[in-house]
Amino acid sequence: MNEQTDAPAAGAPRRPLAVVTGASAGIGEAIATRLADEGYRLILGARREDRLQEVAARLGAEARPLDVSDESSVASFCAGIDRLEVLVNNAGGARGLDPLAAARSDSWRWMWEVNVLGLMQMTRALLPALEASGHGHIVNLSSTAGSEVYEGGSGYSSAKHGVHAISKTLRLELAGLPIRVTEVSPGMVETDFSLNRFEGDAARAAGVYQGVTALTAADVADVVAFAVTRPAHVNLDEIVIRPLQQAAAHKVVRRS
Ligand code: NJP
Repeated sequence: MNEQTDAPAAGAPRRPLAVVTGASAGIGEAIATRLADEGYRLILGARREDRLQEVAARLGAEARPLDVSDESSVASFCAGIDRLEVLVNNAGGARGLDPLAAARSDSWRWMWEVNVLGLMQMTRALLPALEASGHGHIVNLSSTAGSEVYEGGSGYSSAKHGVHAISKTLRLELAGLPIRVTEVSPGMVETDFSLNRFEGDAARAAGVYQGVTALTAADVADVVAFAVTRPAHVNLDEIVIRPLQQAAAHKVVRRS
């Protein structure tokens, strides 16, 4: 098998292809690792090309530079993908934890462009390939913030509520086509998420996970792998996964 192309060795069955966005770190990297273990060929996208190349080399995957918020980058990334089994829309994140009265427009714009518009652009570009495979699957990395709110979280929460609405709408629009849509909504996962949210403030980011056994990226990858390996007629619509110590987005019981 040529890892970089669709072409199986003579007589061998074609291995399914998955695209994972935001695969240079965290949950996206863990999902890519898990899907490689499940036998998928992978095309991985993210902005930090050095990190992405490292992940891809480790997994025997193809790395393509990608900024999901940039239409021309999405078009270049998706060029030539004409049969696709799995699209994992994972690229995303939060910026800031300010009350709306102090909201920064640039932070909101970033959150909406990456979590919402980026997901739309990737999905729109790859829907024909997902349909052409005869059994496509879209996995949207949402959040418990897609159905709950907390003070200071309105920018991120409204964007992930958008992901929730898009996932439900897609399921209606794609009914009758061979494309499943699964929304995966994690609570607290220990990745660079908080470091990025607080723009490099490591002490503040560490405080988020203090006294909590948070989910790992591998925990989330596990449920994604479970969803995509169910028989093609089984659609897991929504999966909510939280650490035991987190009963709601704003209700965390910490060890002292
Ligand atoms: O975050 P982090 P997670 N175009 O910051 C990429 C959701 N979630 O893994 O471009 C393309 O470690 C970035 O790559 P790079 C969360 O909202 C998390 O925790 O190279 N890629 C990196 O690979 C998000 O949707 C938690 O900088 C872009 C990745 O995204 C998903 O899970 C809780 C990009 C971010 O890695 C993964 O987050 C929750 C762009 N424009 C939901 N911008 C949690 N961790 O607690 C960023 O409820 N990336």
